[in-house]
Amino acid sequence: MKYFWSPVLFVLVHVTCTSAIPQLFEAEKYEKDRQLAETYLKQFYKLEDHSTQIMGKFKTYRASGLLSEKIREMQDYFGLRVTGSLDAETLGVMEKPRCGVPDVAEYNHFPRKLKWKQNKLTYRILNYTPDLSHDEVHMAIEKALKVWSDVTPLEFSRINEGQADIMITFGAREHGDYYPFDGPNSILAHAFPPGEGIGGDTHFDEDEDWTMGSNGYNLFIVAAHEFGHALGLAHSQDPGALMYPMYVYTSMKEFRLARDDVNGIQALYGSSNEVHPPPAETPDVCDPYLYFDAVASLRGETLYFKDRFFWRRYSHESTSELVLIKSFWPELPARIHAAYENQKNGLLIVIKGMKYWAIEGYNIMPGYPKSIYKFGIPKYIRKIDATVHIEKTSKTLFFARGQYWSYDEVKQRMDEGYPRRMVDDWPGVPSKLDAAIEHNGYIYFFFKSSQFIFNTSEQRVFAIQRINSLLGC
Ligand SMILES: *[C@@H]1O[C@H](CO)[C@@H](O)[C@H](O)[C@H]1NC(C)=O
Ligand SMILES: [Ca+2]
Ligand SMILES: [Ca+2]
Ligand SMILES: [Ca+2]
Ligand SMILES: [Zn+2]
Ligand SMILES: [Zn+2]
Repeated sequence: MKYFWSPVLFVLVHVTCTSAIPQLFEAEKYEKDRQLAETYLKQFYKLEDHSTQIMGKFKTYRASGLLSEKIREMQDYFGLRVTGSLDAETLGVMEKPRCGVPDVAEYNHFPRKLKWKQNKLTYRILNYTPDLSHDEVHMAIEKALKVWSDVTPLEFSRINEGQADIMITFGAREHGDYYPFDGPNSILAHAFPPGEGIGGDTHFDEDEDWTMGSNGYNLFIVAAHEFGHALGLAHSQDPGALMYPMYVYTSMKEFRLARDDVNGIQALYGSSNEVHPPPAETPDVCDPYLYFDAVASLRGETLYFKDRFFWRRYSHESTSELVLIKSFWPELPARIHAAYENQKNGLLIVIKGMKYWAIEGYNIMPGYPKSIYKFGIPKYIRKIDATVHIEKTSKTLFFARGQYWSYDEVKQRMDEGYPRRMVDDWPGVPSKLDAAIEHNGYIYFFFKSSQFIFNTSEQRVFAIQRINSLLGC
């Protein structure tokens, strides 16, 4: 079982129960959540155990507020709403599979740079996982090291006996270093920063199901992340970076280091002489040239899609959280073309090229992707610019090539008389669009770095704004 970033977005409203048994359950759940949080914060945020024993097994933090202080620190690290309390979203992040190296460790704040003195490093695989063949392990490890040697002067060679700089092992629970693993899921691996002896050594939790693909945990991705630590990198707060503490699957073929990873490793070792594809960029809310791929609402939040990411913005809040699309929906592609929420059936529809996906919560509905021509869009349209769903009328408008179509979600067919020209019906709105969304009788059209707010009762654009401010820039 995999844990996803369980967000507020997907937390279903619980039916309030008044009987005694559910209340007991609530109390037990609260205690379980608090213990999970304590364990997590001790491990990754240096929560000190200032506890005193009162009432037998119940512990209280003497320094009151210390726990909530650490919760705030963790929420801030992950760009969550900083509340200091264990809301569903925070607990969801704590349950996600991740790396065992703390987010705030001594060596993360070391005044001097921890790095290897030499550029030629050795590694040795001391044992193997039964989940994969030896060849597969060799390949995953070799490719994971190549991620780093491609962008630096570092060179790695494998030895089969004696002491290597990076000793690689698979082990379960207590495995010889006083940092025991925790059984399936949660902590997947850890690595020690450069140095003598155990320095650079990298351990994988044998209780995980290691794979070369998307099931279980991909050894290449986890190894590439851990070798970042073995070379001296700390965790990154950039959700697009390999050094982000959470596990997100990317195939070996698609994988690219983020600019943050490249800058980090090159600050330690310098750059390579070879030319490599540019690193993957993480979008910036303050980029004056920012534009969106698609915008959709989802259960009271607004999702702004951009490349591999989307920003989530809660209504009435000026801040937003950037997350990888794949951390919610691993099967979805990057750079989507359009999206909308059908509030009646609760489905999020995501369109790219001639395909679309229907999503409920964090599941893609079976049988998807399907063809966009099922909506009745003519075959000469190969790409949808934007879509907008009008809640009141249950119509979805599809925009492409300066025209638009109206799809009746109730009758499940295209309305007669379409396409119509955009210039005729949407005065003041550009005829080329990036995205659109409807809210309370206003349609927000997005093109490049502007949004055009259209008053549907007056049939006119009454404001044009820059999009950066939407996301808290
Ligand atoms: C939108 O149009 C309605 C109807 O004319 C008007 O009452 C309302 O004030 C308009 N809203 C804005 C923000 O211009
Ligand atoms: Ca070592
Ligand atoms: Ca584990
Ligand atoms: Ca678009
Ligand atoms: Zn890590
Ligand atoms: Zn270990």
